[in-house]
Amino acid sequence: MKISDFPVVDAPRVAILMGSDSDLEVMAKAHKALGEFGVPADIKVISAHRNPKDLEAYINSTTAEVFICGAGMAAHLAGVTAALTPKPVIGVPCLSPYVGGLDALLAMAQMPKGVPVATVAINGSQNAGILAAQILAVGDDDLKEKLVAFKAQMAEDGRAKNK
Ligand code: RP5
Repeated sequence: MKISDFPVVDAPRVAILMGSDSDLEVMAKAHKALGEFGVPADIKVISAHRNPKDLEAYINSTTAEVFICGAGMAAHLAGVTAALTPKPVIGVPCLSPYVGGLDALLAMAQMPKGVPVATVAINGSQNAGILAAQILAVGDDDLKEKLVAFKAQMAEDGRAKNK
């Protein structure tokens, strides 16, 4: 799987950023979740450490209304993004081989006051996509209807497991 496998989007509503292409397999699930709700999303590798100037330029130029940032280890991507924009930022701590993903989880969840990052579970990028859709649905009735249908189907699937 490569970034070039994903279509280029003219006016993304969500930006899915990740620190490395080694995060792509996890972060692709956010892209898939948003696609299921018809939300156009950009997906890019831009490291807060290796490409800080590119990150700032991207944040200042994108049409995206919500950011989803996935990174592992010393995971500063979501926090730096939150420092640079007033738009909502969702953090996905990506599992690293060393300390079970706790490094990234704490780096994203333990943000200082004034700079929130809505942190989902370790490798929880599907939920990040759903949460981004829910944020956008506050001002989008069509999207809200899709989310209501999604939750109703999920409840039905749960009931069906008892049959
Ligand atoms: C972080 O370091 C990335 O988000 C990735 O999860 C981790 C390892 O990156 P690579 O060395 O695989 O590029 O910046």
